[in-house]
Amino acid sequence: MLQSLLYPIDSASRRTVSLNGMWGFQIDPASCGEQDGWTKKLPKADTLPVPASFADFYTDKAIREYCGDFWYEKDFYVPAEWNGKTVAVRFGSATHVAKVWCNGIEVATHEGGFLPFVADITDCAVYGGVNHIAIRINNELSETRMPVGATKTMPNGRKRATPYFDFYNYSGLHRNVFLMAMPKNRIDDYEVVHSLDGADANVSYKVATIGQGSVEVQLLDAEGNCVARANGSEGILHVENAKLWQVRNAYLYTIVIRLKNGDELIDEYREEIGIRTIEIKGTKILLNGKPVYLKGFGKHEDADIIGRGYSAAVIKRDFELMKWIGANSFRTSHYPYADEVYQMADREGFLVIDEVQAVGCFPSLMNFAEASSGKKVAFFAKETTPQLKEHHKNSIAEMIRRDKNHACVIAWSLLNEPDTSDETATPYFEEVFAYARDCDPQKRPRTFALIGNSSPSVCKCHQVADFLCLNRYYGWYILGGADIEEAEILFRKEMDGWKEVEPNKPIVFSEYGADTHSAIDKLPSVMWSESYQIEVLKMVESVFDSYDNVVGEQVWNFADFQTTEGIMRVDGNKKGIFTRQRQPKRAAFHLKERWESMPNVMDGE
Ligand code: GCB
Repeated sequence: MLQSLLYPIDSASRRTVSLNGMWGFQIDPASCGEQDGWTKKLPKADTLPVPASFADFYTDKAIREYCGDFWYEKDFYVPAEWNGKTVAVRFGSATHVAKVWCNGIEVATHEGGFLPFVADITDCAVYGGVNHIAIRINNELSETRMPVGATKTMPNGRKRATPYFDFYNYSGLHRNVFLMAMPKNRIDDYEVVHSLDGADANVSYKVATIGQGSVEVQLLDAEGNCVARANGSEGILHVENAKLWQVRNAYLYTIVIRLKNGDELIDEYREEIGIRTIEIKGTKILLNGKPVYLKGFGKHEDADIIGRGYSAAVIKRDFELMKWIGANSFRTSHYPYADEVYQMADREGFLVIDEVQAVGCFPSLMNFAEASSGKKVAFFAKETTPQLKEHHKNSIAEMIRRDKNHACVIAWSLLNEPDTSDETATPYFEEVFAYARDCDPQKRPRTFALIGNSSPSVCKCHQVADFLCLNRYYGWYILGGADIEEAEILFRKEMDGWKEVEPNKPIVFSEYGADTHSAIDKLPSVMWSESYQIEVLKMVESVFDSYDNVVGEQVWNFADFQTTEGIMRVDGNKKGIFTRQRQPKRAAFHLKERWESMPNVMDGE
């Protein structure tokens, strides 16, 4: 049974306390902490801020690159009046494998570094006293977990993570940590499914509860007026003249769920929800029955100093930039983001392709580059595949459980750039895609991001996707610089191929672009210059505009971001339209002009 991943809130029956702030921190290269009693106290703890990645605080390379076990600890107070409630600590994420102890007693384990989990401390907490929480995290990479990579041992005995993916293996307590008190009998989860009925809407809901009680549900409008109510753990909220959640024009209702025993309130949960439908018809993606065109980015959770750490400030800046440039969508490449990102996307009316951390499913280091060379290894036929698949499915279940009620989430991306060149990939994909469908009450469209060599003639898995997401680097990895004209010819040829193989499926470009060092410019352009980035965008846009099955463009990347060091990267990936400090490159002004001239909802359909 999966845990409740409801976002922590305060209500008549619930309390939350933030455990963010300074935590004790210590690396454990010998993996001796558990047997040596670190579960109760770290022997030589440094102090570190949470949420954040640990890597970029230090001046010592060995700690920045640290790979293995490491620990965080914190003391916190549990009020006496919480005795009799369920008390828990919710970690927004821990990268990648975690084990948690409260007052020295094991309370939780979790695999997967990008989704929340809850440690129930009800039975070991000291009520009316100080408590201690310790978490051991491991950030090694392997082929049995996602994101996929390897861990090598260097001559000096230290471990080193070697990602099969193009972003830094940032690790730590990256997101909010909450202490929560909830009633023992309570609302465990809920789901909503929307349908439109003329000007009205029906919101079908299901509420899962722990313990006995009767369920009452209300829907409040933005002014707080009750516009629909229903009783029972399943039912329909009928909303007259519903105000729909529209792209870049979001309307949010609040769902209020109460668990009662007669007149007595046992538990109350509330959350903002948007009413909208999403479906695919022919080559269109329909939001509320109307075709939308996605404009936006593949992003990363990545910033100076905090690494992959949650920052409300960075999120705010990113949304302001996305609004300024005329974007309406993004993909959570290459992992589920912090809860708060989806909350803001709900509020701002952004369309989100929610991606699970299934990246690196290609059997070589820096896979994204080598894969394009056409190298053929059957990744999904390895000995490790069954274990990897279990982990993959668990992460999909957790992602959908957490994100299923967000209006902003219009699709699930179940892999980024996997090796689809071998027949053995097909059953893997079929199983994983069917599983995601079962998990999602709203039955949203499912996709995956296709790597360059997953071409119409090579890819064995495109048929399982409800729409195609293409990552294409014509004009960069393929025929860049002075060869750009030839790149366009090849690109159009590939598009003609897709028209034949998948004539009835929408295509979204989920990656395209060029590495660009802000401040390098040349006339005429050269690769890496700001002018060249614009030339690549203009070339690929002319191709997008000539195919009516193209229903979206998400440029790679929103901002420059950190990667493992190497000859392919100049202090990170520089394909950002904005710098890592969130200032525009010249290409940002080009995109602003283009995107502001294109409607969010396509006319005349
Ligand atoms: C890709 C990957 C992405 C890389 C990007 C690049 O196809 O999906 O993670 O960062 O290419 O810039 O090479």
